Amino acid sequence: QALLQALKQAVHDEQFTLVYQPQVNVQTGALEGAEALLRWTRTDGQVIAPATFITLAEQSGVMVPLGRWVLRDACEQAARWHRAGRGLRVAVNVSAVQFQDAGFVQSVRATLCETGLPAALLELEVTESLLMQDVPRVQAVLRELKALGVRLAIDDFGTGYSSLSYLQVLPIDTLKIDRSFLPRPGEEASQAVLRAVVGLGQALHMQLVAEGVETGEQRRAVQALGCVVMQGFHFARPMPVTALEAWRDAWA
Ligand code: G
Ligand code: G
Ligand code: MN
Ligand code: NA
Repeated sequence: QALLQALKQAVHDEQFTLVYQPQVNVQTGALEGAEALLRWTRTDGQVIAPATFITLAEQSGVMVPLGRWVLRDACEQAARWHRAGRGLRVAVNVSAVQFQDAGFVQSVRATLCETGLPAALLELEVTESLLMQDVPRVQAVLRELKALGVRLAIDDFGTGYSSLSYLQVLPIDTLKIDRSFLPRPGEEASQAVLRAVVGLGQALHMQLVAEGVETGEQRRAVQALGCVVMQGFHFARPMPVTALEAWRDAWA
């Protein structure tokens, strides 16, 4: 409960920042975009990762205002990059609680409008498990979002048991392949599942992003299957804005 109090105070005091992790196309060398990831810096300087507070935020009603702040801050940043002639697509994680909030689509529309960010430079990441709840409503919300012109991604793909026939009718642009499917030394069997997931994305004409690529070996294995956009520590860690800008200038 002490954590919840601190979290509520943190939302009030804006003790949050976003860090950005590059998504690179290893075939063309292009920087495809960056995922915004939330960090909480407590007043004592301790940095807390979202894994320890997102669930609490979701259970306590804090996630909707916090998620709005994340969207706003990421769009403001992406709009600055855009105005500077260095447009970079930004991916923002959307919690199921946020997605189910009746004001969500309107908040996305208003944020785009107020920040001046072209909708095509925003990608919203939703989880596969969210897509399987209340199917007609989810489908309607996704269509409204798509009509705004934003891109839609399924995060942690492959972990949520989605119905394949259902996937086919959703307006999804990107599948982010969960890092649990990456090959690890001594686990040759996992390669078959990775191949199947990549094949599925290709069959559905979705962009594929391999997440959590940590080694050159994993990079080669993923690329060999035809998935060329990657995100992971092998390329770059999530970074504050200034570090991301320096990284981008060095990468280009
Ligand atoms: O950045 P890190 O690897 O610690 O993130 C851990 C988890 O927290 C990931 O599942 C990530 O999707 C989630 N996460 C990070 N930032 C956000 C955010 O802004 N909103 C939501 N809903 N989840 C986030
Ligand atoms: O669930 P989501 O994909 O949003 O989570 C992204 C999380 O994955 C972030 O917390 C980020 O820090 C983490 N991450 C990014 N790249 C790597 C990686 O190469 N290895 C591992 N273990 N985690 C990563
Ligand atoms: Mn994500
Ligand atoms: Na993910």
